Order: sequence, then structure tokens, then C-alpha cells
Amino acid sequence: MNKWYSVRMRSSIGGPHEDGGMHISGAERLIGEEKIKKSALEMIQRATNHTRGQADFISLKIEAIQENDIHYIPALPVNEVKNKSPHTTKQVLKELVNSGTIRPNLLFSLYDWIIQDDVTRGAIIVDINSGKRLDPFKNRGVRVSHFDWDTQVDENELGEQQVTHHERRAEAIALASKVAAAGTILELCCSDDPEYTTGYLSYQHTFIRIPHMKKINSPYGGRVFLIDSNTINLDDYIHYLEKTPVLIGGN
Ligand code: WAQ
Ligand code: MG
Repeated sequence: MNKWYSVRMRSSIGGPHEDGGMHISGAERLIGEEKIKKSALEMIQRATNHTRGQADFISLKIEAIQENDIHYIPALPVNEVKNKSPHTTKQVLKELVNSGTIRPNLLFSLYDWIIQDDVTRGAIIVDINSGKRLDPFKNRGVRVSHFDWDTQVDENELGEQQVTHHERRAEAIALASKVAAAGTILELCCSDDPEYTTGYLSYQHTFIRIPHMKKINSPYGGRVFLIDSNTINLDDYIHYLEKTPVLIGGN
């Protein structure tokens, strides 16, 4: 039996998040014992060498995971749309989400939230029926963790578009795959890193990259998960996202 570990990091400036510190970066991995040191070091480097600033608070958590508890899920296929500038993002979103069940105004409000969010270090959960925020976590939001790529999956088995050596993108696809597997209707994400303006929409089991989602040099960004509160139990949903160990593999 292999030994598995969840490794999580969150970092901030001006003290810990809970004392009002500003979020710098976070990271989460689910890895074998032999990779703990390397990944902890990478996380510390990420926190102390970040375009949002140099963290003065770093929390690093390492927890053993029972191999039997690990779930295996497929990766979302990846697409990319054209978007010339942040001014056209709403139009692009409207064309991508043309089902009658999601009102354009709700979609636009989710977009407005994520490109202006400067406080939440996780994701917010919104109900498709009421348009209201459901998670009780205020500045913390819901932090998806305990997930990673299943390194035992041969890259040749993955679709060509899923094979990526781009770390940021790989992390985002893995996270979105877990979020989709939880029964999420739609996820919208935009990085809070000032230099990174490509965001994504995860909808109908596809990860759709959207360039120029926000203005360059904006330090704001966020994530939102849209769910149907009539069919999903909020506590189970949050528990799955935060606690259930999941490895993402081929289809
Ligand atoms: N769980 C929930 N929310 C999170 C998590 C997490 N583990 N990590 C980050 N967030 C939220 C948080 O509010 C951040 O401010 C926001 O998402 C953005 O996080 O193909 O880099 O890590 O090139 O800055 C998309 C790449 C990159 C698309 C997204 O997000 C592509 C990115 P960041
Ligand atoms: Mg970031």
C-alpha cells in the first residue's frame, strides 16, 4: 500500500488571513510520500516569490490520506474560445451559456463578482434559483483541496488537449474536474495574479479557456460555483470539495 499525503499551503501579507492579512497565494497537492519535501519547498517558493507580493505568513498543512479513500475521476476536456478584450467577455460568456435555465443577468453578476473580488481566498457558491450566495465562509470561501493528477495515468492515454506541462493550467483543469464531478452546474474563474488574464468557464463537462477575461495588471480575481440547492445538499457538496481525496486521470 502506498502512503498518500495532502499538502496544502496558504499565504498572506500583513499577518494571517484570519487577522485581516491580504491573500497572496495558495496551493494543494495529493501526492505520494516521496514527493512531500519537493512539493512543500515549491509551495514556500510560490508564497515568497509571487507577483501579488511577498508573503509574511505561510500556513503549510501535511496530512496522511488513506489510499482506500481515494476516488478516481476523469479529466474535463479542454476548449478555448476567442475573446479580443475584457470588454467582450460578457458577450462571449452569453454565447457559451445559452441554455434557458441560466439567466444572462445571473451569469453577468457572477462575472462581475470574480473580476472584482479582492477578499475571498477560496470560491463562493451561488444558488441558480435565487442567485444568492450559499456558503457561510465570508472571506475564506470554499477552498477545494485533496486533489491532484493521477501520475500513474500514462500521458498517452489522455486526450492530446489535456496533456499540458503548464503548471497553472494543469492545476486549474484538475480543480475544475473535481468541481464538475461534485455536481456543479457551472464554474467561472479568473486569476487574481495581475499578469495572468486568461480565465475559464467550466460548463457541460468542458473546460473552456477564455483569454483577456480581465484587464491586465488587475490584482482582483476569484472563483464561483453555481449549483442547484434543490438537488444538492450543501454540506455534502462542501465536504466533497474540501475533504474527499480525488485523483484525476484519463477518461
Ligand atoms: N479552491 C477554491 N478557490 C480557489 C482555489 C481553491 N483551491 N484556489 C484559488 N481559488 C480562488 C481564489 O479566490 C483565487 O483568488 C482565484 O480562485 C484565482 O486563483 O488554461 O491561476 O490560482 O490558462 O490565481 C486559469 C488558467 C488560472 C486557465 C486560474 O487562479 C488556463 C488561476 P488562481
Ligand atoms: Mg492567484
